[in-house]
Amino acid sequence: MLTQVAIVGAGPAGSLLALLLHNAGIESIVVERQTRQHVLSRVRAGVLEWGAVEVFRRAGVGARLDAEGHVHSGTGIAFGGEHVFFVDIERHANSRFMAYGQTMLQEDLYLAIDQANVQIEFEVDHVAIHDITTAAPSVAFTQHGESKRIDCQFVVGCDGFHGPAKSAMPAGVLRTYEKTYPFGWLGILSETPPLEQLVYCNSERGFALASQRNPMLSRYYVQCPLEDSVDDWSDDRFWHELVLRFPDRIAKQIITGPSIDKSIAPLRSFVAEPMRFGTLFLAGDAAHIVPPTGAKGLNLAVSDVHYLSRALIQHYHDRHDHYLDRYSEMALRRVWGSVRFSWWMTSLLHRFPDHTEIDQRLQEAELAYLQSSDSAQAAMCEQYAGLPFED
Ligand code: FAS
Ligand code: PHB
Repeated sequence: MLTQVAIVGAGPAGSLLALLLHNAGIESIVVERQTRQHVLSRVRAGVLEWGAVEVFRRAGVGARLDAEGHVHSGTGIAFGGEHVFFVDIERHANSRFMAYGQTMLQEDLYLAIDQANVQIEFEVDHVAIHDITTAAPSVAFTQHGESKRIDCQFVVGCDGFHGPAKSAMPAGVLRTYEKTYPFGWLGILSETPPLEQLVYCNSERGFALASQRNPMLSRYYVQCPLEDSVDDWSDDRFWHELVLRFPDRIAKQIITGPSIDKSIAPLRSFVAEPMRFGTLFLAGDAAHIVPPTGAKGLNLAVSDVHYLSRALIQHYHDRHDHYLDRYSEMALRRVWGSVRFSWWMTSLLHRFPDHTEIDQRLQEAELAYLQSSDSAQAAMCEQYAGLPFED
């Protein structure tokens, strides 16, 4: 097969990139390891920065987002078993965010890709990326037992944390940075009315988060030990623990019900540098992972795709590589800012196994300062809302 850009991975990053390139008349072929249904069955992110909303609108997938997404002007924070305050992102950062599930977003992206006749090859195996130091790289793979190859001009690894793209870089080139956290997030979906606001909660029993997908679909999380499995957590145990962690005036608003999805995600901070080598580019989780506390994972994938699609369009339309040559440094500036912010929110809101009483009090003192200080809230808001894309 022959195309201009070969994309490995048809998650949000790969499918959004293919769509933006198509809209600019640039051909791509996407290869995806899983089935289409498997990708669509994933329950992951739920919060979109306004910059990401605008990229999705520009890609032509904004209709259901605008119709069904829930726009928020800020978020709640609870701590100390009794304190609850609202961080007003609209006031402090002149921005808002949208609660819209990644699952629905992926459906919207695949629908637009089908309508655009963009080629996605599902259920591929043994992906191998070749000749990335030349102007004629290729992606070899097998599909239903048949060996295939895509000859192209650029390869983009949108293959997530476990994908092969970054290891196609020479060992001496790739630098990785990693921090793992000594706990996970147990998340559930329930067909119950969610709270009006998102509420992040620091409690002596551990972190909790109240979020949402639509007026009849709630998303809740509790911090749990890494060694736990979902089998250790009946619905009753989850709801009991969740309401114990929130202050009473929040807890009594929570409407419980049977879970329709339950999963545990490990937390890590990870960055791979550079995000470009020769004709190979990395975007999304292929290059970085953040703990979901700052709601940055999906939003970083979108900002990488925004920068890379702009660069590839400039290459093909204007025949120059100003943005291609600056992609890695530009994307990594935003990545490291979000990795730091996600680490800060995770450190502030979670109970670490080695924490003693003074650590709990230090967290509560910082949260009390955040509650009392407009400038502290402004600093949090401009990062939670998402820093502007660089020109
Ligand atoms: P993805 O991992 O979504 O997509 C990569 C794609 O590449 C996958 O479809 C995979 O099957 C495919 N692939 C991998 N190896 C391949 C190979 N060898 N050949 C072909 N294809 C291959 N972010 C938030 O903001 N909030 C959250 O609450 C949140 N929760 C999460 C929970 C979990 C369990 C996980 C794993 C992530 C979560 N994230 C969350 C982050 C998540 O939303 C990612 O940021 C987002 O999916 C990034 O999109 P992609 O970069 O496209 O990577
Ligand atoms: C979610 O709704 O899944 C969600 C919201 C905010 C976060 C993380 C996850 O910080």
